[in-house]
Amino acid sequence: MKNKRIAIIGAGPSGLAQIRAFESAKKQGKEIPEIVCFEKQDNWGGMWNYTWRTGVGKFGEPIHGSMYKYLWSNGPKECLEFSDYSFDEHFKKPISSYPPRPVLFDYIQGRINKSNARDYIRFNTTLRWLTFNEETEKFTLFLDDLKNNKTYEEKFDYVVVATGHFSTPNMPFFEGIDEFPGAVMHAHDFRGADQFIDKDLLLIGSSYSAEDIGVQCYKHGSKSVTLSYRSNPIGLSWPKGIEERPLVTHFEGSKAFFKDGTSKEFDAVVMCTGYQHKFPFLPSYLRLKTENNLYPDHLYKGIFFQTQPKLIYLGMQDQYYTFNMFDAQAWLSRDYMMGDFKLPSKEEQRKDIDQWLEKYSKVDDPKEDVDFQADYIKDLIQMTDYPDFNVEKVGEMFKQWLQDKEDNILTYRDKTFRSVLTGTMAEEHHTEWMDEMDDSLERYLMKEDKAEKKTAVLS
Ligand code: FAD
Ligand code: NA7
Repeated sequence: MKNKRIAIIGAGPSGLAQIRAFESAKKQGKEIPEIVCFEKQDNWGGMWNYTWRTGVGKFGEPIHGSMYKYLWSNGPKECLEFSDYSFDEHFKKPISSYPPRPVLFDYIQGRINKSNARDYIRFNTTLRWLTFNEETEKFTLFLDDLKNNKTYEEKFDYVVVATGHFSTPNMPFFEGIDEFPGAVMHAHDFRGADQFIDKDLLLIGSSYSAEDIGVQCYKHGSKSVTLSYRSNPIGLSWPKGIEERPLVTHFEGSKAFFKDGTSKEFDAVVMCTGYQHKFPFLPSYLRLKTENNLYPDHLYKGIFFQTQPKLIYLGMQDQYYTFNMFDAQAWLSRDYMMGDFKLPSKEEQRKDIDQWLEKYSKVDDPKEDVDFQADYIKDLIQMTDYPDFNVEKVGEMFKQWLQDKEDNILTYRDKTFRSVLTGTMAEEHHTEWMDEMDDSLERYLMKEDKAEKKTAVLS
């Protein structure tokens, strides 16, 4: 075991889950393999590690981050709680159900700060390419030490790809957009509503990014927000100032024309048109090629690459469940790498994948999506020793969340939920979400009386 070497690519929630899984085995007295995690940024946290930068970073690497200022959790925190590290353990007091990004970033770090996880990670290091040698059964990784501008190679027995899939924009073309006089960007480059105050904003897309960026811009004072859908509208009862229209057909100057024959002038366009699964460091025969969905094909148990299971992908599914799903995946992948979980024959793997795909083909609304992902997680957990949690109950919370959004998209983040781990009921945040313009950790954790004073000063 000691001689085995494991490479983890990316130190976001998925990569950190993999480190945590090995640490948990170590705590139980097991001998663990040598682990090296490569992270191209200078800190961990993946998406949750906010950057103001867009385009390329200081070393010329494509910017990974797609998160923006004033981003609050888009689902109840009780649905993503690590089952081996509760919010109570971290914050020592109840907090609200929809914390802002810096608070969740703090929580993610809390679990690993206590360990020596940093020692496993080589920051500012990008994986450029890898090859697999069938005879030696080893991967050779070609790495780029960005700080020292130095490339080098290292050999590993297993590679865990935890590089996320909400980073490389899917950027469609619409006739006339190349002449549009205002700002045109992808959601990946959106860094907050500030520049869109008093502007007429067009968002193309009808999923999470369109919904959340649209509502944030409305909250922070955009003049109007128009969401343009390709397949289906989001279909909520929007407040005055947000509307949905069918897909843009073309642009003429700053005017957009829509499929229903209407048109409107805009100051800016944000493409909320999703992301590509992109693995430029993998040869095509090892690349996962998939759309953003709940069960990408060719991954046994959603993680083991079927033609080469020593290559493991974490977190590649579209996500209702997030951190706890990455954990369950990472625990099972650890068991496999440590020899405690054996893969069945290729045929049986294929049969299992096909069964999941068949089940998935029958899913056709968000509530069924939740049930499907819950079943997937239960399947993972019964194969490993990730601390069990009430997956069903979390599923019910997701369904309530869907209902809350339908009832009122502006107030759903004021709702509270009960932790399935600790039984703790979340507290109401001291300020209603629509009135809360400050997303800092300091303000969030402020006592109610102090927070009231600050609101009074602001108003
Ligand atoms: P990531 O967080 O994307 O981390 C991948 C890591 O891999 C990064 O640190 C990156 O730098 C590194 N990396 C990439 N390529 C290389 C390379 N070649 N070499 C070395 N390192 C590399 N989830 C929620 O639960 N709640 C939310 O409210 C929520 N909001 C979201 C809002 C936005 C705008 C986006 C984009 C996502 C949101 N998510 C949310 C989902 C989010 O993606 C997951 O919570 C989580 O960050 C996924 O973790 P990950 O580790 O799989 O990927
Ligand atoms: P999603 O959830 O993958 O959604 C992508 C959206 O973009 C979806 O509504 C698509 O419409 C739409 N899309 C894709 N291509 C086009 C074109 N060519 N024209 C018009 N519309 C298009 O991505 P998100 O960014 O919303 O969410 C990703 C994550 O970020 C999520 O986990 C959040 O937590 C934050 P479709 O319905 O396919 O017709």
